[in-house]
Amino acid sequence: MLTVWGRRSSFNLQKVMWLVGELGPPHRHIPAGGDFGIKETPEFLAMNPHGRVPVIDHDGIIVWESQTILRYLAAKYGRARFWSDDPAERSLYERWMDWSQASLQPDFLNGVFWGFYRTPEAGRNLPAIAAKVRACAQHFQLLDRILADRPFLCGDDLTLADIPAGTSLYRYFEIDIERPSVPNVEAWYRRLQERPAYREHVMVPFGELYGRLEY
Ligand SMILES: N[C@@H](CCC(=O)N[C@@H](CS)C(=O)NCC(=O)O)C(=O)O
Repeated sequence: MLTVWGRRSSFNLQKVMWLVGELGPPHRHIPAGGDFGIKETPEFLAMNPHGRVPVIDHDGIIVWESQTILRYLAAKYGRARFWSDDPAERSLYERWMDWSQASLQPDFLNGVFWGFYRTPEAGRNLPAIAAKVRACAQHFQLLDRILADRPFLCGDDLTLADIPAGTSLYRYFEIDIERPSVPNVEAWYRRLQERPAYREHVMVPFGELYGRLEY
């Protein structure tokens, strides 16, 4: 049995639940973090000493860190579609996962989403936000060039490459910021929205996070 902890408004939980939705293993989801608490309990900290979500328990195997969880689930449940034992082939999607976490996520999620959307207006650092909005424009323009000749980041099919970066799209296109014209990214976003797992787990209204910095 697979158990997943995390609040549905958590970006990192969304990546995991999207993949769970694509793979379809029997599972239960336990809301945790934010107003749900739980992550401060000794039981939770024994699973993840960092006290962050998401965390999974798969038949007694505990895994934390969303991208590690994605790799774990892909290897366990998705070998045909989402995993390869060939390091060269795996590197094709792993580089996009790592780029997303190392470059896109800091600029978009931390810089823009936290800096702008989650920070109460009076506390916003406008020049810093503007710089991050510009950095995001460059990231999405780069993705736009990549997606010019393919429907998904690694080719014809959805892979792990699409999951971390694709999870950013809902918030990127929903919040009130300046965006460049990125028609290929928009087409990719429309393709992702055709997937029930994306609609259910990523397109989760996030108004509860507006102006809130406490979690
Ligand atoms: N690098 C970690 C980050 C985990 C993280 O910061 N999770 C956030 C939610 S996205 C969290 O636990 N926030 C506290 C809370 O929700 O109460 C991962 O990718 O799993």
